[in-house]
Amino acid sequence: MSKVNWQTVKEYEDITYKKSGDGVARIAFNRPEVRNAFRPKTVGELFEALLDAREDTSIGVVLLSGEGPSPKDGGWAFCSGGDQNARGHQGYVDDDGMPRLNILEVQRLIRFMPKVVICVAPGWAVGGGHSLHTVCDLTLASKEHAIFKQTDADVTSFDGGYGSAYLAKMVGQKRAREIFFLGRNYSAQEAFEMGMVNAVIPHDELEDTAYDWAQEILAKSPTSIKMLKFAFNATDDGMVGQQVFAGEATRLAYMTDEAKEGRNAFLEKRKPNFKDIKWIP
Ligand code: S0N
Repeated sequence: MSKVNWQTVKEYEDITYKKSGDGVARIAFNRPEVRNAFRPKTVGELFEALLDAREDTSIGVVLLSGEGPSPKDGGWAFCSGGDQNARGHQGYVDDDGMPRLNILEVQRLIRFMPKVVICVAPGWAVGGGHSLHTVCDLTLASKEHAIFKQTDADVTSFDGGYGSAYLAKMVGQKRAREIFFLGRNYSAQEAFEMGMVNAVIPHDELEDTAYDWAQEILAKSPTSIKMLKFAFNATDDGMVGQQVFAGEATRLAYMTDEAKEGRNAFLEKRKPNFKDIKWIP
């Protein structure tokens, strides 16, 4: 029984989407019978919910998790990656017949969202599910059920972006290559020791602990959290990372008196007067 009074935002087929009413959004894969594998429909729903959480100014932290246990065998999963039944020759095919790799758009939405996204892994994080945990800002893992595994090289569906290259920044090159080249299972504790999990939590306490972490973050200055996230990202995201960070710097500059003077001078068809603005060292 959760201590949070979660309210459903919208009913979806492949995910659940709830808000706490005090700053936290919770989005979870809801295909436990296939270890929460995603098909394009799942990814479309996930993208829509993440976008809603991004646009909602009352939300500061998003918990990304997986529903469970499986009605078939009681197994738990965060996400087992792309649904291999939906995989065609050019991508993952859904009802509209279009082959897609739209999970990469979700990765970018998480990466560039000006809010903290916490992966809450109640079980398996595998393949594209492992990549999603990698791209989240923080990961909390079930002590009893979370297992981390990369099967990309088993199924010829490999993530050469954040899932591998960014993972290497996190755990080191040798470890990342081991994870991908050998495809072994790693317990929550092993993942913690490698530096890709922030905390190992007893399963029954996982959801409430994630909410508590979210509340700790929500007590901080939103602008600081946003700028810090984009600063952490910038070093690995090249010109796009610089663009995102710089965009927020521009927004801060808009809030100054000199920005008001620059805009007003243009609108009033006069030269701007910056002479009273101090050149602070
Ligand atoms: C998750 C595993 C390890 C769980 O093993 P376990 O506990 O023994 O359960 P199973 O009996 O194997 O599974 C239970 C039921 O769930 C089905 N199932 C599990 N995973 C999937 C899946 N991914 N797709 C479809 N069905 C799945 C099982 O078939 C079983 O069903 P029943 O009961 O009917 O037999 C184990 O299940 C496992 O290894 N799963 C496969 C993991 C995998 O290989 N995933 C795909 C890896 N690749 C990607 O995800 C790439 C995704 C992508 O879009 C991408 C593309 C380009 C660039 C980047 C990415 C990216 O995001 O990574």
